[in-house]
Amino acid sequence: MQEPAAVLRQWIAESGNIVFFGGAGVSTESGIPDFRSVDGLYRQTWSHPPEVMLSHTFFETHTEEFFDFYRRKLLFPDARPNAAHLRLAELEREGRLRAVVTQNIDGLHQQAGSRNVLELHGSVHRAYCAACGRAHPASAINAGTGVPRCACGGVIRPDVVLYEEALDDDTVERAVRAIEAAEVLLVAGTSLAVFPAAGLLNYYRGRRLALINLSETAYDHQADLVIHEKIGEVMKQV
Ligand code: CNA
Repeated sequence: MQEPAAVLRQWIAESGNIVFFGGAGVSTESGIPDFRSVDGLYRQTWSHPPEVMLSHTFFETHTEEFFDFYRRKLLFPDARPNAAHLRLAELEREGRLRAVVTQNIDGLHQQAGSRNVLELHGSVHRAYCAACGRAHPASAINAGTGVPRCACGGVIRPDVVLYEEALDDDTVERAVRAIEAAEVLLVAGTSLAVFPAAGLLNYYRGRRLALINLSETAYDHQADLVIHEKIGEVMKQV
C-alpha cells in the first residue's frame, strides 16, 4: 500500500480543483495556540470559559474585560506563515487550488500569498464600529488600550464572528459553492467541533477527501484518507 502522503501528493498532482478547509491547527506551527489541544486556550484558567469571553453577550456586558482578553489571547503580531500556508499559496498560483476556506482569524493565508481566502470567522486585521458600522483600521483596537471608540461614540469592535453571532451569508455561500464543486477536499487542523463551520464538509460530493489532523475527529470515518500528523510537515511532502 502507498504511504498516505504519497497518495495525497498524487491527488494534488492530478487535480486542478482542490479546495482547502482549515482551522486553528493550521497556525499552531506558526506559534498561535489552538483552542482544544492540551495546551490550547480551553485548558487555561480564566474568569470565564473562552466561549463565554468571546461571546456577543460578554462583549456587550463586560466590554473592557473582552478587549483585555482579546488583545492578550487572540493577537499574534509576530506570527509568520508556516510551510502549510506557503504551500497552499503556491498551489493556488499553480492553478490547482481554487479556495482556502478557513475558520482562522489570523490572516496568515493572505500573508503567505493566498488570494481566494474565505474567512468564515472574520479577521483580527479588520475592525468596525458596532454602532454606526464605519470601518476602522485594526490598529484602532490592536495598538491601543481600554475600550476603543469611534467618533460617533460607538465601540470599535474586531471584525470577527463572536459566539452567538451569525456567519456572513456571502462568505458561507461562496464556501459552499467551492466545496460542492471541489474535486479534492483537503481538511486540516480543525477539531470539526465548531458549527456551523464544520457542517460545510457535508457539501462535498467527491471521493478524494483528505483529513489531516493531529488528533482524531468525528469525521475521520467519512474521509478517504486520514493523516494524523502535523499539517506543515505533510504539506512539505506534497
Ligand atoms: P480547534 O477546535 O482548536 O482544533 C484544532 C485542531 O487542530 C485539533 O484537533 C488539533 O489536534 C489539531 N492540530 C493542532 N496543531 C496541528 C498541526 N500542526 N497539524 C495538524 N493538526 C493540528 O480549532 P478549530 O479551528 O477546529 O475551531 C474553530 C475555532 C477556533 C474557530 O472559531 C477559530 O476562529 C478559532 N481559533 C482560531 C485561531 C487562529 O486564527 N489561528 C487560533 C485559535 C482558535
